[in-house]
Amino acid sequence: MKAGNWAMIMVLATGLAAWADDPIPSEAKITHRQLQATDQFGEGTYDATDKVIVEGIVLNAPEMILNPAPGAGFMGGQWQMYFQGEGEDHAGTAVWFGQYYHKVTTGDPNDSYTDEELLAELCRINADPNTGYVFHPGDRIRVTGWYKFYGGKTNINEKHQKAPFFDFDIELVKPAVGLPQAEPITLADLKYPDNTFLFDPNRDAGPEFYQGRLVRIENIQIENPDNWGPGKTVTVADPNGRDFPVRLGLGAGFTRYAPPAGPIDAVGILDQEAPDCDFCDYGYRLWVPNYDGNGLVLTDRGHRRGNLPGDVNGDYSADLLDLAELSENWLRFVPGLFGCP
Ligand SMILES: [Ca+2]
Ligand SMILES: [Ca+2]
Ligand SMILES: [Ca+2]
Repeated sequence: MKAGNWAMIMVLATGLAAWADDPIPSEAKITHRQLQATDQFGEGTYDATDKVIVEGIVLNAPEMILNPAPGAGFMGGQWQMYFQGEGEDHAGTAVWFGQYYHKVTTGDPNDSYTDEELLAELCRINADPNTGYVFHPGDRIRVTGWYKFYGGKTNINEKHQKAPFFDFDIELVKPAVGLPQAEPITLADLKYPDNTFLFDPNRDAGPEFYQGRLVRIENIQIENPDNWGPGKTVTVADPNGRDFPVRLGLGAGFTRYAPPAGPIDAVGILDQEAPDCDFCDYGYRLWVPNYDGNGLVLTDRGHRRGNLPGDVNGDYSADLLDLAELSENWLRFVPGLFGCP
């Protein structure tokens, strides 16, 4: 065994932070709750190691919430996978990657992932390195990586560095254990009666308690159905004057189906996005990756009836509507999943 490997084991065994000039980053296996801990202002406090090792259940298909296509928008191709802790580990974490973040940090347009490098990196992080298995919602995974607090939550990411030294690594622990049951809550669990966000810096109540986890917000109604569409944000409200933003994912259901009209429940990931926050007690939202048109619950149940191959839109008939949708998407492919070595 090489000396470097022994040094790594020593760091792992003792949990000591590496010296500043030590090229070997320190790392420790911690819980989501430890990684997401905050101070009284909602700022992340974890700093015991350079890298962290965290386990949990995958909650979303990355391409269902952010567009991985090379050059897409200001940040280029993006990728984000949430995974949540199990048992006592009541918290969850986002793993994030953006093609151009390096450019944004350094101002150097050449200092970011090329399209080819982006596709290679997406292929690498979408699949288990040991088996080639493509990660899906409901898999138990282990993520080893650097981390950075941003906008109210501590993300595992590359610290905006392109060098492979800053890669995060995702391994499969157990495939298809199943999605965790979405915790049923109401807007009264997230907001005070005056419609401001509930905030508990101990993260035992309110949006902080549910951040990064799968929840089911019950008895709400979409206030502004005109905003319906992939990547858009609608406002939902309860009968008592509380409202809450719901970011719609990029799932095809937001194009294929009309918004549900009546009182509904919504199943999604409780997220926080409060860029540059000093007091990070705002910016909470629900992120729903897809909708299957069922009319009563804003979610994609992922287990359809019908068993009719070619029924693209799931209306139990294979006909011209399906062909139209197929033609619209003819020869498109999903970057990071298609054409991988
Ligand atoms: Ca937070
Ligand atoms: Ca990388
Ligand atoms: Ca059909």
